[in-house]
Amino acid sequence: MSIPFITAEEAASYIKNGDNVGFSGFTASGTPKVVTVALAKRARELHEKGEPFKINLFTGASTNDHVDGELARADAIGIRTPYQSHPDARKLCNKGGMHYFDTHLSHVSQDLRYGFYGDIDVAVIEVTEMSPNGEFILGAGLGMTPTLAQMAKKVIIEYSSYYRTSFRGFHDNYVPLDPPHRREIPIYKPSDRIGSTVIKIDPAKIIGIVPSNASESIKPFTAADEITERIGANVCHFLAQQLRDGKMPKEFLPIQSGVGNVANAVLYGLGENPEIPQFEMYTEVIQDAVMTLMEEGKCKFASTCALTFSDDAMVRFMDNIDFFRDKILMRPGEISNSPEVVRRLGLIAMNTALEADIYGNVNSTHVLGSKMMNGIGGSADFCRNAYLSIFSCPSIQKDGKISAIVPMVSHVDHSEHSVKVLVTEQGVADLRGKDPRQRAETIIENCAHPMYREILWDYVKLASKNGGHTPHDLSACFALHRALMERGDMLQADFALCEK
Ligand code: 0RQ
Repeated sequence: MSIPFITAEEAASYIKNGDNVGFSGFTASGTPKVVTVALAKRARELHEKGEPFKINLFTGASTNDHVDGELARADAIGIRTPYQSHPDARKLCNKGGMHYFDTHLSHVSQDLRYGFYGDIDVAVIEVTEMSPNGEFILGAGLGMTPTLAQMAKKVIIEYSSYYRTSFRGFHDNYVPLDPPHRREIPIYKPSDRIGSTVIKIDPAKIIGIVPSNASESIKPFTAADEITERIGANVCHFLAQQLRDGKMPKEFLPIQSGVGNVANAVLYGLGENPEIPQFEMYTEVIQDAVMTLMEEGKCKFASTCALTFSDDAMVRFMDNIDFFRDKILMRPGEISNSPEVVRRLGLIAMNTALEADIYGNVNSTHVLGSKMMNGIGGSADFCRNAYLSIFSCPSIQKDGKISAIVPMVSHVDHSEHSVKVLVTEQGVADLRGKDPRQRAETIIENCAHPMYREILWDYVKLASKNGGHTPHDLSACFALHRALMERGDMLQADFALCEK
């Protein structure tokens, strides 16, 4: 059966209002880039005629401007999961314009297969190579594509000619059986291959092939500043000390690292520290820093869900692709982030907090408890199950008007039970084996900014009057947040006001 080439507009016309639509990729990498733009245009045209048009948008993780940006600006998103990080999608989400539910990245494929969210009406899948028998080679990110390929009633292929070198061999496509038939995921070291280099899609359900030559359009991260460099150095010194103390195997352990400026600075810090041995990664995203660490021989291997390289780094990668062939495997998100594998391999998981409280609970997603930033992404897949779970962030934001260490977090993503170590540019709080009062002392003294230490101690004294295992004063625990909302500065917190 021959599959026709069609235009992006024709492809978009097959997607109906209210459809559940799944997109390939993970972060910007491997996501569709032309059908979505045509879809947004179609949505605007229908809205102008007074007709409703919104799709329910399922992806592996965040996407790019071509997906979340275009569709959010066109007000064409109904339900959205599991993760977004685009400013326009964030805006739509925070004004209640789309039904975003923030969920673990390792869950979304299986939740779809379990039928929790209904059928996938259409999947739009970016591929880089194809054969007439329905075998395809994916691009720079997998996300939940193997599940979409299985489940979708109809498939639109975006055939990317942007990549001038073959990705064949970089993918490890694998879909586990669902309960009660599931077996162990047989990964015993990051480089174990368990699946197929290709995905198969029944040609009978492919509507057509849309050509594309768009790049991922990923910008490089801003260079590390003094604060992120100090956080990176603190993490590295701490890990080196763990090795010296025999609290970590001398061979070291595989690393997971989140995204963002802090995560990038930590990775560069690991590269520069001579006490940190060569390491492997078992992670969901590798960014430019990892490519450099591989070129320098510091990072030996990375299992990932996506190559989230900036466009310049991607060109460097393609120029030198054979060097990376035995050093990278890309897997679906439910495997790259599998809690089972994370626990087995014993990862060092490093993720980022917006704020943490004096007892070690972490908020990674909601500013002032209500405004969604991005989502938890894969951070909880990793941190709950890691050998060592580290959260880091700068101790203050916005010139000191915000303290990242607060009496009680305004939203909980990672509870005190999943957070083993907290790091800011001020220092490291090792929370293992400490009760809540000891944790408060370590966090305030080692991680809070000096300008906030007295306020936080005042809170501890106030809360301690109530006794308890985890002392709190429920009328005063959000005094810092209230001061920020009412007076624009957490330093203006007044615990006495809270009693009125
Ligand atoms: O605001 O943009 O106005 O300057 O938040 O903060 O310090 O630049 O941090 O880029 O590393 O992002 C947690 C959001 C950190 C990210 C988070 C303001 C601050 C700034 C960004 P501006 P930074 P980063 C793998 C794992 C969850 C998902 C995850 C994240 C902006 O790391 O989304 O870990 N993590 N996924 O000023 C108010 C506070 C604030 C604050 C920071 N307490 N209150 N504003 N900001 N702290 C990824 C995947 O799953 C694919």
